[in-house]
Amino acid sequence: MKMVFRWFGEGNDFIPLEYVKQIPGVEGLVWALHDIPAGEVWPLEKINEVKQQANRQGFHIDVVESVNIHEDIKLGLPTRDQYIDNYIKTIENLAKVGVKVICYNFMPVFDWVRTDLYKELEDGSTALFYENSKIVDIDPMELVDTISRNYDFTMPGWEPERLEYLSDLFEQYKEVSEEDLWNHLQYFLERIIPVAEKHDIKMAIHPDDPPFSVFGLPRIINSKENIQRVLDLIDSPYNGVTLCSGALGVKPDNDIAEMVRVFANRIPFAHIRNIKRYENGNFIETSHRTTDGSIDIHGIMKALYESGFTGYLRPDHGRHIWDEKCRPGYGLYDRALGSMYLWGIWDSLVSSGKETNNYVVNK
Ligand SMILES: [Mn+2]
Repeated sequence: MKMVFRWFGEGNDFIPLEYVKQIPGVEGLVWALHDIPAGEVWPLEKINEVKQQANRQGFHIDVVESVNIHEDIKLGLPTRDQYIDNYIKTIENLAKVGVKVICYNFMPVFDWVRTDLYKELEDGSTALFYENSKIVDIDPMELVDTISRNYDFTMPGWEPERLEYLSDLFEQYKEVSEEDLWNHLQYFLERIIPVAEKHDIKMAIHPDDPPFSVFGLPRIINSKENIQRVLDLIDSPYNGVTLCSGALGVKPDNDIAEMVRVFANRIPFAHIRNIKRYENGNFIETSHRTTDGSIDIHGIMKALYESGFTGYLRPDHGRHIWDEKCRPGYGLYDRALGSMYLWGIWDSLVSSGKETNNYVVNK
């Protein structure tokens, strides 16, 4: 397992890299050029700037999250080819600095949806919260206002240039069924995966968050069956999945440990976090600890360990604690606690594995 940590870039993240360096066991940054609009080529000079900043602190930049996909590709418009050409150029540029994994998603319009970014938990900390009834009643524009209000930095997935055309986008997606979206994903992958293979970069699709349709938009990456379907679209180790326990875990019937065992060799990257599900379908992000939420984090780590996982893994969203001023879900403190919890599980699995081996050997 290679522990990595998401960082939003110089001037776009509250957390200095010197601080990230002090979290035990973090070897690399999960990064992106957040100021480049979806569909444009990532310039090599800008990529190299990030590489230098990371290398100065001894971090690698093997994992990119995300290279966003232009809506025209998801909509299957004739203009998609030029955006796919640009995507290919970005992959080629990322290959030049040794990137190994590109996380991406295929969610129409919104990358992720929550109704409250600072919902208070019992201990006084706050966390991202999703309230079903609010989504039913709210106009998407109102939600955009909630998410971007009082906010100095761009929110990934909620970039202004995308939201400017929000009502147009909703109109256009009315014509797009789930099956259409599958076809558009296949069209994209058929062109991208051979390039990824050539450059030894693994594409890792992120599940939909939350894993069901919101505002009537089609959503397809949300279950074991559908992940299998993506992987079958092109049967290549370069066509993989980002195993996100928090996104998939919103659906109670998603057995994530089982998914790990089934898809093991197609998971180059994992996001591990916990959420608490309520009976009415609401959920809140909690600490990483298994007992604090609805997801068996220990069971997932065990499945990764037993599958021989050698990929990249990061603590996913955390709560906001100790009065930290931070990006919603991306504070330093709770993610650092999360990564140490994950290391604790992992180290104990490694060490009990050794004991088992010794036992067999001694016998
Ligand atoms: Mn995730």
